[in-house]
Amino acid sequence: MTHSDQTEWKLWYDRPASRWEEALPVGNGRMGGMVYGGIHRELIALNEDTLWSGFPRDPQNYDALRHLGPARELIFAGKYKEAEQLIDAKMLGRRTESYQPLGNLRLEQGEGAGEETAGQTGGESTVRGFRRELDLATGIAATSYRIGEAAYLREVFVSAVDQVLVVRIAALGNQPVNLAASLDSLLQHQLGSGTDRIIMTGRAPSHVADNYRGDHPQSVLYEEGLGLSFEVQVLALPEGGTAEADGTGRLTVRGAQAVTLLLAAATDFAGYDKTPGSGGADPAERCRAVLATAAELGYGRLRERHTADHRRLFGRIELRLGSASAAVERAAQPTDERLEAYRKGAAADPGLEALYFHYGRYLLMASSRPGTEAAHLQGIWNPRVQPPWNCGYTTNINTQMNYWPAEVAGLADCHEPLFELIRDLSVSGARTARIHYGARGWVAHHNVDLWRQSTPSDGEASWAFWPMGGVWLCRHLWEHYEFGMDEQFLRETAYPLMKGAAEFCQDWLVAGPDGRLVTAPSTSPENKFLTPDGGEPCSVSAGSTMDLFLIRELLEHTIRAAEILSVDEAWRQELADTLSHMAQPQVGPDGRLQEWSEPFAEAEPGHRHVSHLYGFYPGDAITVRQTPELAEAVRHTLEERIRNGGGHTGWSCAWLINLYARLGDGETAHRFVETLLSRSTYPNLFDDHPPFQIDGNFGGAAGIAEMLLQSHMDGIDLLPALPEAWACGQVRGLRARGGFTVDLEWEAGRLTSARLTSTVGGECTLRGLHGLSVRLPDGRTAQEGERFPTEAGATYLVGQARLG
Ligand code: FUC
Repeated sequence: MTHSDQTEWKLWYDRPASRWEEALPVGNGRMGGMVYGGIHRELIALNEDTLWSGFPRDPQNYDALRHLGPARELIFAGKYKEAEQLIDAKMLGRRTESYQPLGNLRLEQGEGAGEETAGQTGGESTVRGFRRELDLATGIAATSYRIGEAAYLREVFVSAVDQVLVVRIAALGNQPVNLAASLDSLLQHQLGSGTDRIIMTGRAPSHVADNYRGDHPQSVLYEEGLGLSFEVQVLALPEGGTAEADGTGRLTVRGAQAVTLLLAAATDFAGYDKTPGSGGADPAERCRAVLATAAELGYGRLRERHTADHRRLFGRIELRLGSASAAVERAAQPTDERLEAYRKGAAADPGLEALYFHYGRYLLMASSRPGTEAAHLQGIWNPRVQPPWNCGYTTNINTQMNYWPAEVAGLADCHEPLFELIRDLSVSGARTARIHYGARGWVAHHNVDLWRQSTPSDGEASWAFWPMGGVWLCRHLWEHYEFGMDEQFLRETAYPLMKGAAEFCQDWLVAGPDGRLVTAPSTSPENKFLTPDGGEPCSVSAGSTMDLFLIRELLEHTIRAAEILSVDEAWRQELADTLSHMAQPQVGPDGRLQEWSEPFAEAEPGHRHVSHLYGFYPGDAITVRQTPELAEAVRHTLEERIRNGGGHTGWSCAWLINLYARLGDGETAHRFVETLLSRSTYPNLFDDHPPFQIDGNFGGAAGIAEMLLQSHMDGIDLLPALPEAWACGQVRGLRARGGFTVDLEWEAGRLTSARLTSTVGGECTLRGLHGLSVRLPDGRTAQEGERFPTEAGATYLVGQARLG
């Protein structure tokens, strides 16, 4: 199986995009483009991942700490509503800043642009053979069509190697390429030109706040001397013909056989704690340097270097669900029509589900590469100055979900920007820990931005008061270690950050009335219970189940890491002692896992967050094998949530896929794959929260992987939640904890062969063998559940045991 038959790994359409959610995303982790694929008018909406509103400022609430003691007293006296009111009034902070759109590159092609809608007629002649596509395997968006005798091809990609957005327009036949290129932006900007290029310089607002509650009157502010500056430069390399930039910011190409446009973009962002413009990066200089190198390389070399780099990452995994011929046949239908047919349930289309998985990987590669900012609520793509939820990092589920597929789906390097974000937060969050809570270590709350705000945001306790953001993020450090087994990473990066978060937890835990250690004040992300006395919706109590899972897990991982690294022996003991005094998550009288420490009535029984199931996925405190009774409680909890409407946003649905995969319930997991694709997916396959939010794409991709492979139960489970709809299939390159890579093939719902590659050696246990066995080098075999040694670099085949 190879990606050479590319029709399977393409999104394609037979008409130009008529809105942003139909355009096709390209990106190199730092620069993003949404390609509309027009005929006479092309539009590429641009983004750059450091272009945010705001500047470094001190968001701490110096008054908060004074109210911590009184809030705790109210909570322990059962006066939850009063505690919530006190927090709302005194212990919160300010709203985070917003990710900004960079602008647009517009092309007008040919003489006299015509109407371009579904009819696909343009100018005087009719357009034939229109096709716009995104090839996930190469990272190239292409638009092609014919007018009269001429055939046009436009290709767009953003190179990670050369940091440039490349547009190539070629005409076949006797028609020349004539076009005008221009730039614009919703932000304050000026247009200009050099002899060979057009230039847009501008600046981001000093403050933007999303107006989701309509309470931010001055929500877009430009203050002199504050805010980031940006620059975009576009250079044309015509083949034959001429290119000319005029003083109005228009670049005109005439009479060329083909032309390559090179676009560079940069801001003066120099770090989350550096005032913009105070030295560091000069955007103009960066653009000039990028374009000089790119022009020297030329289109052919740029394309080659880009596709080689792209394939290196994308090609690590191949997944095929269902029969190959059916997938190829389905891929002949335009993706929006194919999605529509899927939505109507006209026919099963496992190939579309495999495409969704590959798209998730593609989107992570395009929005998060080493050295770039981490992927936020929209990855890197955003056309709005006031995007929903500020297009920020929401760390009570969304940011983490973005990275759920990173390890298992072979993109561990794309995980790195998140680690950099955590590193920054450990610095800004150390001040917040001290100032807000009088605690050691570091803390982060539910909203984070480019400036690494670590305090609570404004608003209400139910979402804003959640000092667990950093604790959850630390799971990603540990996961990266467990999958890759890189001890240097553990020592130098993961452990110091985990240690700081664990120190915060030590100081944050407090003895409740029964003497057990709990968190207080405590919320369960965005959900509310009904107060036992007044029946009022309230978010604040002590020791929510998620807090307990998160802290227990962090302390356990930290102890484990310290053991591996042979450090901090005495402190390990302290952590173990803390663990032994901590309260435990509870199963309620109705057999469900309780979301809070008491069996409160729920204000919204179908709430989209399933925070109390954290310990089952992404956590592993509960597993079907080691704690089956608790896993049953998870199942009841899920059923009840879903019965009441849970799973209604894209990410919420994606979480359910992962949870049912962990339950080993492939049919229900698959039902939610179908729901995600049918109900929460735009024509360009972006996740529709609504509105667009990328977490569902990533959570969905992770869920599909989790149905095929799990490695959280001390060993590797092959095909643990295979639905009937995926009766046959193949996957190559999935990663498992312990430093293993796994290839699987199955038919009629049964594993037929597998290959396990060990990257670091160590012992392994395989389950789900269906009577097959592992061939060991000495001629012996290992069976289901049997532990066997592996050697670094060696591959082990799973198949029929050889007789004799
Ligand atoms: C959390 C979720 C919302 C949304 C927002 C960005 O607040 O509860 O559904 O995803 O983040």
